[in-house]
Amino acid sequence: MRFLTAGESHGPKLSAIVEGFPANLPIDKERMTAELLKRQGGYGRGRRMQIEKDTFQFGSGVRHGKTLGSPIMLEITNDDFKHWSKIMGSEPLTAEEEASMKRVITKPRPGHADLVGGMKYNVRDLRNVLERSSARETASRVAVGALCKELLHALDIRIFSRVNQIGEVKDDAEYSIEERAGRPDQSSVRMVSEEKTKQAEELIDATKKKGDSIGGIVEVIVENPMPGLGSHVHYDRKLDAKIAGSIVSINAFKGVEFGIGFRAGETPGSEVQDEILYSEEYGYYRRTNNLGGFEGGMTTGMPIIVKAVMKPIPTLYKPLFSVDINTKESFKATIERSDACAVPAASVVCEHMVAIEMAGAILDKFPHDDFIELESAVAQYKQRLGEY
Ligand code: EPS
Repeated sequence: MRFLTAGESHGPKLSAIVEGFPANLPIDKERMTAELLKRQGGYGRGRRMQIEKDTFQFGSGVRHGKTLGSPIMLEITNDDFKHWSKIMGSEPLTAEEEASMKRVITKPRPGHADLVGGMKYNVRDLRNVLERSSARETASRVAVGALCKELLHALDIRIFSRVNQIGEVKDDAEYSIEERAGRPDQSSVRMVSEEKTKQAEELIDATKKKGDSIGGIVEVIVENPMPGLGSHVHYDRKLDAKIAGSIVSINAFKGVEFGIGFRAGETPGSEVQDEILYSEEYGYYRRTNNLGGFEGGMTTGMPIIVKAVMKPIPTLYKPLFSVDINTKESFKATIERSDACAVPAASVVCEHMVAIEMAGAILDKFPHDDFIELESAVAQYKQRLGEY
């Protein structure tokens, strides 16, 4: 399976094409739309999210509620484009229009792609860079991930996410899997605890008031993955590596951990490795899950537990020093609108990037022209594992 996304933040639409998906997979479009709406939510989002209502259309690949096996096109309209049609239109401008063009961006924002992107692509209106580097693009990825979640759902693999930390507010008690799966959807910041939700909201309010932004840590859990997805035989087939790469590809993500993650650096080996046990009922399983569901780049069958850190959004109301690319003069950057905190939305994006990698690993391992064929190959594989 492979996919591409296209689209600028204030352009007419965002789109994605997914190729290599099996035929005959039932699709619940409403369930997919709910995922997109989840990404738009979260305390701390700016005014843009009041303009957009991210629904999507299938442009191809799905007929009568089932996939065809052909490329699947997913399209999301940018409602904000109507306010930007001149600035973001594809038609050439007249010399007069060009001279009177407002909103030419020559002041790169620290922490964004603006300056390096402008230098590399040789453009002097930095809008040509920031339109694509904007986190708006993650809406297309969530659409692709939601499609992948349809495949995981049909194979009885569950995936969910939550926010563990925003700034210094940590929601890090030992919650059950059920609490971690259900409660975040009820919280404005996708946390499990109501008390921590309130504290995080207060922190976001205070941060916003100061014109600042705040980051945090998110967690994704995959429940019931079959063992043996990914492979130990080659670096680029290791599934944990692919997941890590996918997560760091999300705007503002700076690090990834599996299981106990960085704590493994300070813990003796005998306390880190997960001891192997066997029972008639479950087959092989691990006493603990410190390694977060991976050994040798392959799923062990234990839940996959991934944590990731997001830096504070670099679009700040609080001015930071930068340099104008025309005048070379130092200035203090100011902006029109921004999210003070997008960690809750980013947890949804992370979940969907993990879903994409999981679906990719399943489609790599099993025949997948036809979903029915794939399903029976998975059942046979599980039976073979049961006899191992
Ligand atoms: C973003 C700035 C804001 C965010 C945007 C990311 O958009 P705007 O510049 O239109 O006000 O709301 O996020 C999204 C549009 C989204 O869908 O996540 C930025 O500078 O990256």
